[in-house]
Amino acid sequence: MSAVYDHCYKTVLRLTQEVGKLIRTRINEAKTVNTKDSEIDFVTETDKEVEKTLINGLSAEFPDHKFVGEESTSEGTSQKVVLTDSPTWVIDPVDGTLNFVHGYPHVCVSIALLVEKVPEIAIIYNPVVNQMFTARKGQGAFLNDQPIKASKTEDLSKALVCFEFGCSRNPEKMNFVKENVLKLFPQVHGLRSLGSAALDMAMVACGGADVYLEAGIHAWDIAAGDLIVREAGGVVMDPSGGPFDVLSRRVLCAGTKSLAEQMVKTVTQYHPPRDDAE
Ligand code: LIP
Repeated sequence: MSAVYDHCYKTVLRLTQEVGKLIRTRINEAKTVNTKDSEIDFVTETDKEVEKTLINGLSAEFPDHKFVGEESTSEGTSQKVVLTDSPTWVIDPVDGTLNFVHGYPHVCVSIALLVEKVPEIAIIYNPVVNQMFTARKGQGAFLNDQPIKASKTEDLSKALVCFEFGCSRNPEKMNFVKENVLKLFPQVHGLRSLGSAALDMAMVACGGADVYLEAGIHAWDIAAGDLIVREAGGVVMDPSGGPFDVLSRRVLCAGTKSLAEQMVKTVTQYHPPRDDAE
């Protein structure tokens, strides 16, 4: 089986580098921008082109594999995510689209291969600053081929916390953001918002940030980060403390279990409709 995954890994790395060139070239050019779920939930022609290139390239090599892609899902008749046990590539072609639209260089391609719903391969690639985060199940996590480790910080009062504002204008979601900023800001070292869930998780994986929490994201934002954080020695769970569920639209990850548990006790919860809800 490992030879099959070697082939998958080499293929997806080659395609990721190819689409990375497109993102790097286009980030400072004029874009055609359309909106999706809210007036600031953007999609550009680059998001669509990158997703198409990845899906076409992967299907050519692996015709039986399935895909869950951000843009294909939002263009479909139903926006429900169907995740089966078949090998499935979960793709966010440009995570941090709002950043991309503004030319703010925190953008990445996020791709995970799930087999029987378990991540085998994960890639988060920021082509603008050339940071390639990779992981394969049981083989560790890497940044530009160098091993990475999540931080050992156990105490929330010493933590650098990634927390996103998101692009929803749902009042309940905005209240969740407001309450958590007010709760966390006075008691942590600092709060950061990179504008990309995948890059927030990559920062936790390499120890740049100690913990990250978000609710309202989708499977494609967090599927790759889940494997990369865990392979870097960190923990990934539901913000209520239960097991992580890639379709739940909720994630909490940290360098240590005790830090994650302190976050669980501290934060206000928000439960958006699941990715697989009708
Ligand atoms: C974005 C996430 C970000 C989140 C936004 C949005 P996109 O993904 O990565 O963390 O706060 O709501 O979902 O739309 O740029 O792929």
